[in-house]
Amino acid sequence: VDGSVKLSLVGMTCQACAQRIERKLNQLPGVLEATVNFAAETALVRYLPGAVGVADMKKAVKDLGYEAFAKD
Ligand code: 9UX
Repeated sequence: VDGSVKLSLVGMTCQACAQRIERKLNQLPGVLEATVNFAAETALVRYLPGAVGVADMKKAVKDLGYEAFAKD
C-alpha cells in the first residue's frame, strides 16, 4: 500500500528550481512519483512508507538548498 504526502517548499525562485527538486525526490528509493508545483510551492509525493519517509524527503530537499515541510 502506498502513501502520499504534500510538502510545502520554501526557497524556490524559478521553474528550474522546481525541476531540480522534482528530479531529486523521484530519485529517492521508495518514491513512486513526485510532482512539484512551482506556483503553489508544493510537492505531492506518492511513496512506499516502508522504504522512505518524510524525513528522507526533507533531507533531500535540504541538500539542494531548499526547505520542505509536511503539510496537513
Ligand atoms: Mo535558477 Mo532556480 O539558478 O535556483 S534553478 S534560480
